[in-house]
Amino acid sequence: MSLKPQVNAGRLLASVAEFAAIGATPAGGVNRQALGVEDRAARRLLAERGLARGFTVFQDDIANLFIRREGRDASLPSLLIGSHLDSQPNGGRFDGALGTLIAFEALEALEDAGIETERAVEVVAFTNEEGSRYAPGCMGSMAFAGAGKVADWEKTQATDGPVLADELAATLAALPEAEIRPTGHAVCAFVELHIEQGPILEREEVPIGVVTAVQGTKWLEVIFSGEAAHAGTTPLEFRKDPMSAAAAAIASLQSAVMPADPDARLTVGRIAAEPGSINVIPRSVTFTVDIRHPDAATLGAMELHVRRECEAAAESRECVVTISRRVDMAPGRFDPAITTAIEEASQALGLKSRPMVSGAFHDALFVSRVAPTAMIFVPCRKGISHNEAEFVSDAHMVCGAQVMLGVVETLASAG
Ligand code: HGY
Ligand code: MN
Ligand code: MN
Repeated sequence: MSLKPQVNAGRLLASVAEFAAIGATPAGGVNRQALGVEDRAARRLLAERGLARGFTVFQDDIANLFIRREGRDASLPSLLIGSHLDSQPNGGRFDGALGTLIAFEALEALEDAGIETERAVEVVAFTNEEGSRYAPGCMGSMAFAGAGKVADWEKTQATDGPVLADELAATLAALPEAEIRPTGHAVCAFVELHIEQGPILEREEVPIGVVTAVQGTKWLEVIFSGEAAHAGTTPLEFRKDPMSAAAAAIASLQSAVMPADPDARLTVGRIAAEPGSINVIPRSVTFTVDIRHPDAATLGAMELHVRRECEAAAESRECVVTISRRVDMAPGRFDPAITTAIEEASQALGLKSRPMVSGAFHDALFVSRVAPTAMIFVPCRKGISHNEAEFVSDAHMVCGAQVMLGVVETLASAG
């Protein structure tokens, strides 16, 4: 006779703390960038946990890591749950890791209670969700959904140097216990738990967000090219200064785009000048633009606006501008059957929930193209994320895990 599965709060919180120590940064965050040494250490820890519980561990050719607990009928497509283990360079210890570890806790709770589910349940840690070390983000879930493949990205150079193909090979080789299986196997549904990374749930004192959609994202790389010259001897009329063009374009975009539309997001996160010498007018200036919007047409118009502003700034300073699109993620909607399962699991636990759209992109955005998908959000303090100060309370972690377990019981027992 099987018991009702229960989340083991102590085990979950200890697990979150243990993974937070892998790539820990002095200010309480993590630096566990995709396919690096720390990412491999976290993958190994998760794989060893899975093997210790008698689960099957496997990877695909882009090193998405899967931990599988068998169900009654192996012919049925598995239920997939999980998130990512890679982080931003100065990221928080909950972004991605919490969703992955809460998914693993659901497997352990089923195992502890001796529950035999109808179908297998698999935990996934998708490769390179963040895209900070290697653009684009969501490489693993894109490959899983057939929206990209290793060959598209293998020559990409990391911000710290190594080529993706080499780091990917090292990551696959670091887990010989995990057999390699074909990428993109069939799953009946995917549920990802994640911190909200925004302030709404905390402000409304609601412990569970039922994510119904994800807004669209584009990443542009803008390169202004001018003429390197002496900082001291070159009068204004002789200058072709790409930094002046970049500053004008960024100032114009920052003062127009977000003030004009509360749903629009525009961020210049990285900028670099070449040769980068204090007394040389730069030869070139490169910066990134991250734009987001829930509406696809508006997002397209935002990209045109960025292009036009940059071209005007280049022309007025006798510079040349090239703009390349590094990421183009269309907005996505999640499956009502899965969001209903999350609402019902929350209700059964007496937990308030509210529907919401995700401002961040997630692996679930791509998996939703090939399987019914939805997300569970839990609050994070002041909505702070992509910041070492990222924080989630123990109570919110445990509530999220209980909802995930409830959803897993519903979806995994369905034939
Ligand atoms: O940028 C994003 O939306 C995700 O958190 N990587
Ligand atoms: Mn994330
Ligand atoms: Mn993130």
